[in-house]
Amino acid sequence: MAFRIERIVLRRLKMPLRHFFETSFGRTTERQILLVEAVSEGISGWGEVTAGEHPFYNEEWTDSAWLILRDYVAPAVLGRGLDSAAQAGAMFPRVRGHRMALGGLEAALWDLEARLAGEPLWKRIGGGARREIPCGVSIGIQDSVAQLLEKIAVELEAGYQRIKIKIKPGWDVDVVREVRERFPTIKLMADANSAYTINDAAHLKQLDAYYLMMLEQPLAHDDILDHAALQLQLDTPICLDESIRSARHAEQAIRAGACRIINIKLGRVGGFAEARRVHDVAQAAGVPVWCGGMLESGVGRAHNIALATLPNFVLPGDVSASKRYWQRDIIEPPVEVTPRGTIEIREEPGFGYALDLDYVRHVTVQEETLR
Ligand code: NPQ
Ligand code: MG
Repeated sequence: MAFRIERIVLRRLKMPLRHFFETSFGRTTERQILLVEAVSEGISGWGEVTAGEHPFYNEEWTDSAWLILRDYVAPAVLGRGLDSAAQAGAMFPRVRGHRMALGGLEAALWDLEARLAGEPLWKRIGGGARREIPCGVSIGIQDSVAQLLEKIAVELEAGYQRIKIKIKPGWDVDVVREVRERFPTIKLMADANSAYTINDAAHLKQLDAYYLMMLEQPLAHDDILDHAALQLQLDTPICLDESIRSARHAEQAIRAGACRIINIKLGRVGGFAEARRVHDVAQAAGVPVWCGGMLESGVGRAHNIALATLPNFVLPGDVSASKRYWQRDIIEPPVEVTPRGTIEIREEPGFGYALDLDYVRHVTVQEETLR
């Protein structure tokens, strides 16, 4: 479906998190959300750049993404005809890296195309394999194990299907042991966000005793081969997150035996087109995938829900209810989770939720219109 982008609006929102979120790379208390609005024929498509406030998860951050979009991507896209959202990547400049910046605009173009066609986004991307998506939660590092156990109890009570805890050296094997003792049968996993090296293999091997669903990204953010060496030593399946930025990486990681599961994040791989390619590579190899999260506002959250309706998203993801993160979300209604621990997909065009523009204005601290 052909269309032309007349205007792109970048907005930086400041949204305080209801609770701090701590990983092996630091603690976040407030998100800076970079929203991308792409306009054609008076219809707006919306995307979200999922980069952090600092280049700690990967090399991108809100400011770098703003500049990449303003100075490189928008000039290449504005005023030009586009055959389809699926072809958007072909008209982007050959920027190396910065996939979250590119992905924020790419997702807006998919949403726009779906809205112009009057079709739900999940249908547009070839999803719809399920009417509701299975949800897990990601629980950050806490000040005490007692606090962590309490948080897990609350989320299980809400119905979430699996619990992911964050680990780092000094907050790992003993914590996992205590969680397992208290919750012997839950689906449990741990995410290290690259806090270890292959020299920690024997230490990480102790985690095998607690039958985790998977261990996510234990080693360097850009590593494949050490993960393969580690996987040979572990019974626990390794899941890669940071290391998989493209379908090529997915192919190489699977071929090397570096992972048995892949976490797909829309931003990290640069948008829906590449996310689908990663999905397809994994599916062909019999590797299950799930949808990761970056503490998104409702916009990124809604995109994740659409993505998670592709057939090989068979494991519960990190996509959870708006209210876990925000006092008030920027979409209407907020994302809600059923007592079964699922999110039901919506039939409305585009990503299926309405922007709460009054509230968007209220939390916007910077805005720039590109023509
Ligand atoms: C992960 N997310 O799977 C990420 C990491 C993460 C939900 O666990 C600011 C910006 C805060 C980016 C916190 C979850 C962040 C962030 C966590 C990314 O590895
Ligand atoms: Mg992760």
